[in-house]
This record gives sequence, structure tokens and C-alpha cells, in this order.
Amino acid sequence: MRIAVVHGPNLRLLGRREPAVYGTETLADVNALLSEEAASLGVELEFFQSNHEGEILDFVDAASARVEAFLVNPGALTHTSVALRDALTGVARPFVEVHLSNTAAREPFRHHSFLSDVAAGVVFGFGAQSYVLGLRGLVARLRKVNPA
Ligand code: CA2
Repeated sequence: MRIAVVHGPNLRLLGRREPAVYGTETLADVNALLSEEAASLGVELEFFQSNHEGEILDFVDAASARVEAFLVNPGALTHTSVALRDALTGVARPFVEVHLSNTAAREPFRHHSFLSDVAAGVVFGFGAQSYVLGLRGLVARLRKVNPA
């Protein structure tokens, strides 16, 4: 089972700015945590980060041919992008939306997500652990639908 992890705009800054909001782990640390979890779950991951919406849309389309699902932190695109919603629903692969911060406790413009209602699940507020919990939930769901 192969899953693509997508990090949206600015997430490459993780660990270098705003540690009070996003924690001290870098994006490489998050990916390493996920790789460890993936090994124990027996799944394969690939990672993608871009600051460009169109590149993310193209990645989702291309990766959908080789992955069964997506784990996505859309960054600010969460709150703006009908195009990302359309891309993810269009490829008909389940995805879990994750956020490092508790977006519900932040500015009102972060309270709405264009993705949550079409996601298989959403995890937010646990820092890097949001990704790990999201991956576990996603794999459990895939295994329930498609037992080995
Ligand atoms: O909490 C999250 O994971 C967010 O998706 C992060 C986005 C934000 O726009 C969402 O509302 C919530 C921001 C990603 C930018 O990441 C940075 C990391 C360190 C320093 C500056 C930005």
C-alpha cells in the first residue's frame, strides 16, 4: 500500500519560524517520524512539498496513478482552494487532512476548510503528531475497505 504525503505552501519553513505556533520540528523531522510510523504499519510513503498551488494539483493528478491515498497538510490552501478540493475529489482517492496547529482556536479565516467535508478524516492541533495520527487513521480505513 502506497500513500502520498503532501505538504502545502510554506511548510518548508517548519522549525525555522513561529515555533510557538508550529513547533520546533523541521519538515525533515516530520517526514522521518512518518517514515518510522509507515515502516511499523507496513506501508510505503512518498513525500511532496510545494509553494505553488498548480504544482500541487499536478502532483495529486500524477500520483493518483501510483498511490491509494493521500495524507495532506494543505497549509493556507485549506482556506482558499476550491481547485485543490476539486483535484482531490477528482482523483477519487481517500485523503486525510492534517494540521499542526489547532486551526479552530486561531483567526476566524482559518476556521473554514474547503477540504474537511470531503476528507476521510481530519486531525488538527497535535503538532507533528497530527500527521502520525492521520496516517494511522488513513491506513486503518484503507485496510477496513480492502482487507489484505
Ligand atoms: O496548522 C497547520 O498545519 C496549517 O495548515 C499551517 C498553515 C496555515 O496557513 C494553516 O492555517 C494551518 C501555514 C503553513 C506555514 O508553515 C509555517 C511554518 C513555520 C513558519 C511559518 C509558516
